[in-house]
Amino acid sequence: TEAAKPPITLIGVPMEEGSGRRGAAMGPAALRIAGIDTALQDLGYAVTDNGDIRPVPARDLPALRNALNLQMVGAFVRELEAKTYEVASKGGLPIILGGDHALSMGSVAGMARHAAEVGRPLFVLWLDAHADFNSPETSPSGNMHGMPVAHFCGRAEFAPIFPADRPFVEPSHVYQLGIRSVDPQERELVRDNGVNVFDMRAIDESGVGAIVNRIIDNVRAANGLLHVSFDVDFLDPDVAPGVGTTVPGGATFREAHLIMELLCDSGLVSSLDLVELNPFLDDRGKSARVLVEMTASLFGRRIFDRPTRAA
Ligand code: 5AB
Ligand code: MN
Ligand code: MN
Ligand code: MN
Repeated sequence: TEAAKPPITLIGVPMEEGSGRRGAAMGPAALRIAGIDTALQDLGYAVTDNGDIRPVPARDLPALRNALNLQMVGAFVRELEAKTYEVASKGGLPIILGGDHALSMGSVAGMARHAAEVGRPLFVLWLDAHADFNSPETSPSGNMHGMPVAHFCGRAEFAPIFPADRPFVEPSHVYQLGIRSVDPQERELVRDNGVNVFDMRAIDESGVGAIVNRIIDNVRAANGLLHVSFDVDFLDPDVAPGVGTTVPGGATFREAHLIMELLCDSGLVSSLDLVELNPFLDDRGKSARVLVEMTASLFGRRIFDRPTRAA
């Protein structure tokens, strides 16, 4: 039986100010050119494109040396939080077209607000080479795309981007997959806060199938919502070169594809970030196309429909 198909809203976030280099602001355009809307429509979804968020710099936030471009990042993520919350609370499924990974401070916060309202816990599947658990105190770069997980878990001190009564995500509800580049202090923080980390070794030893099925079981047992945050650098640079922070030894196309298929079968995915795509560094649209391919698999595209087996 097929699960009901929620209406999908695409939200473009042309933000690169969190990443310390130029190019990621072109990510939403590249994903649209690669056909993300028609790929989803072909699968039977009603798709609305919200267009791109246009930020007005948040002058109430301070300029900080170790949280670079906070006024610009804050402006984007405030708008994104509101939009994500609005889409989800109306029964829609938001897909965020990034933009650098600092945007997850907004998308995850918006989903956390929605989840709290419907009385379900929010889980986050973080597909990334990096843990993104720095704070302004620990960041080696000051780039805010290395801080979103700490921020939405309430563990990073920033000037107040969101009102103080907004819910945080429980670190033990965060599952990180593909991790292979973590800063020394960040490593301690991730461990001390109880984030679930499956690094590349874990993938090599158990396979992504076993790991993802366990995560799905946990989310289902808790009646949770599952937000998926897909950083392009989760993939091996050979698969997806269009990203500023390539790290060798990443996930293969087939591993990522299997993750998407298992998540699709679970029916638990409530929202998706596609982040860190840098079309300026890409190879003739290759990485944008891979992301669209992954998204289509996450929402039901199949090469062969598997026969249903009797229990
Ligand atoms: B990405 C680094 N840990 O904090 C830092 O691509 C890299 O969103 C962060 O995962 C990478 O600057 C951020 C060295
Ligand atoms: Mn990231
Ligand atoms: Mn990364
Ligand atoms: Mn990156």
